[in-house]
Amino acid sequence: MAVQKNKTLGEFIIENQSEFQYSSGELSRLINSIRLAAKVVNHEVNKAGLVDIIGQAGEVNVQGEDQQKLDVFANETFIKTLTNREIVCGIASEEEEDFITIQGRNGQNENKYVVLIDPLDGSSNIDVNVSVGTIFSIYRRVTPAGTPVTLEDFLQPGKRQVAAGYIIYGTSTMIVYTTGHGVNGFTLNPALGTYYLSHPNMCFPKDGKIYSVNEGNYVHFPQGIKDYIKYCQKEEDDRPYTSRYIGSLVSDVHRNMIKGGIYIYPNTSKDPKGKLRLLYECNPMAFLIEQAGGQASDGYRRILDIEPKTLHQRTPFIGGSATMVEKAEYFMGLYPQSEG
Ligand code: AHM
Ligand code: MG
Repeated sequence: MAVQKNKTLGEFIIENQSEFQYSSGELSRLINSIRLAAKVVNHEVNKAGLVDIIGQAGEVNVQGEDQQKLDVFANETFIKTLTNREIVCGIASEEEEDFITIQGRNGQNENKYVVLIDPLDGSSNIDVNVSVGTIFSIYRRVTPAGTPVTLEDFLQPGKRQVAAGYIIYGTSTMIVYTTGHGVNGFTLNPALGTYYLSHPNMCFPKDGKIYSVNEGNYVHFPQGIKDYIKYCQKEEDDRPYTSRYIGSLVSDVHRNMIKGGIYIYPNTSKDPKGKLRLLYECNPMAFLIEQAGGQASDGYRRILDIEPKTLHQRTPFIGGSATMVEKAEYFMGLYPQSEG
């Protein structure tokens, strides 16, 4: 795929529409809606530092409007945008216990796609002005079009995703997404409200020197991960590696994709299934990582092969530069897999 710089996201979506297997413009419209909702969320996230001036969540601000917590705001913004435009037939969100069925105005919704979303991941970072992100995952429904969606439409293994991406609300705001033809990143020009193709064809370096893990939990980690961390810290060859952990999945993976590195959130003795959610955190990140030439694993198997059982299922997650993930899997493989 030939990509050129200074192209806007809108132009890119239209030009690449024919790449989709069942192209009807529906997926393009869906990505377009996510792009619009992301602008609204971005505007709100950028005001977060003014909270002492305009009021805390739950208070009424000077305009007489209720202040909302940003994760609630992001959730409502994405759901409203996708629902009002009748672009999808169902949505699952980290913020909602059950999936949402979108009936359509006349009760007939012929749309093919479901979206799974983490509207504002890492939101505890907002209070300290550290980057947060939105993560989304898109599937074709498996039940017939025109009928209400069922859980089956959402519980699909990650390898069936048709598109996935994240928005990073960082020093600049970016949308990074894939439709299974590589990964492209677009940076928002806030003055114009336009996203420009700034990172065409993003690729994980095959190997890297950054490891990202919450080492405070070290004593609770499986022995394979402890061994891998010791390997990263050993003075040998090009090691010790550098440790970088923001505690914001999108930001940690984004940095590692650009610089080369590995992100790890293992199962622990406290959280035997890990912390991260399979369907709207790990699967979309794993799809992006693989499309960028990296690997994503739960320590023993490919994330995208896991058959989900529940909407909010958790999984251990190891993702990043291929050589590093293979090494971590090697250490995990030295010990039997604990029952999670
Ligand atoms: P959240 O969905 O509650 O925001 O949690 C997910 C976040 C990830 O972005 C981040 O990588 C991880 O939790 C950090 O967890 P910890 O503070 O345990 O290291
Ligand atoms: Mg989250």
